[in-house]
Amino acid sequence: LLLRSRRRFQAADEDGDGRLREPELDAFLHPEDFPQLQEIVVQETMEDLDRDGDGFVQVDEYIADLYQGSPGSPEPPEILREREQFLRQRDRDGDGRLGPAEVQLWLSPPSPDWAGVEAEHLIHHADLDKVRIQKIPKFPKKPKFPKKSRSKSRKQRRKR
Ligand SMILES: [Ca+2]
Ligand SMILES: [Ca+2]
Ligand SMILES: [Ca+2]
Repeated sequence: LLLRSRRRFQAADEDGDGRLREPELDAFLHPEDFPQLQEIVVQETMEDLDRDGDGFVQVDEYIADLYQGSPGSPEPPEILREREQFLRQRDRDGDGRLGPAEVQLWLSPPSPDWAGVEAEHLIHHADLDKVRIQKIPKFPKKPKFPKKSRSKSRKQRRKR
């Protein structure tokens, strides 16, 4: 992880002075938004997903990032859809795995249509994360304030 931070730091540090000033710091923190850091993002994603270290992301590695079911149990339909999407859309050359170029295309969708696909992907991520919802403490009932009588503030004055 340290190596990764250093690598990303160096990529973000455009003028190479060893410090990150505003735009550079932004690039370091959100590399996916910066074209010059796409390579790093792809590299990091590959490292995250490529569990067997063969330099490609196989469909199972891709799915493993999304879903970890107990062995033998059927995968939920949204995961089956992800598999299909992987093979149909992400794997451009149809060899059943993603190379760096395909990962890059996946991460930086070239058309608005892809953005929708990506949003869907993120929603799946969110769905699968086990979010613990804490019970919202009940508020005590608001004490009722006695209504102020209006007549007090409106003193009737007669014009002279
Ligand atoms: Ca700098
Ligand atoms: Ca692999
Ligand atoms: Ca491929």
